[in-house]
Amino acid sequence: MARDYPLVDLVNQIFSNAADPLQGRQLPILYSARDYGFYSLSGNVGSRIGHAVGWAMASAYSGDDRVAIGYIGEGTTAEGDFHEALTFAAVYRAPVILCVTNNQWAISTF
Ligand SMILES: Cc1ncc(C[n+]2csc(CCOP(=O)(O)OP(=O)(O)O)c2C)c(N)n1
Ligand SMILES: [Mg+2]
Repeated sequence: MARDYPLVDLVNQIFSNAADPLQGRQLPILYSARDYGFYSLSGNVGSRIGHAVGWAMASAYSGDDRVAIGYIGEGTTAEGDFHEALTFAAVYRAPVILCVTNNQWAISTF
């Protein structure tokens, strides 16, 4: 929404209807919008956080000034993917922001 993605397209993806931009290939709310620089979400928590770092590394390697941002919850910091992403981001000084939202819950576990 912040990047002016059309709300109708967004809702069509949620309903996986005939006008779904992803043509039913992804679960509801797991958006992807290449034209808006929005990389796909994943149902497997944390699996995209390393991709954000890799995207940032590739961006720096190709000489542009773009920055990647990846979002996860605090429960997902228990995943190995998170620690691998931190290691690569630190070692390669990737232009990436890794945002962890701490809501004190991972499904039903406080
Ligand atoms: C790899 C993987 N393991 C387990 C799950 C099941 N799962 C779905 S949401 C969730 C908890 C996520 O908690 P948190 O990262 O804190 O995110 P929040 O929903 O609180 O924003 C888990 C364990 C999953 N989707 N993927
Ligand atoms: Mg949480």
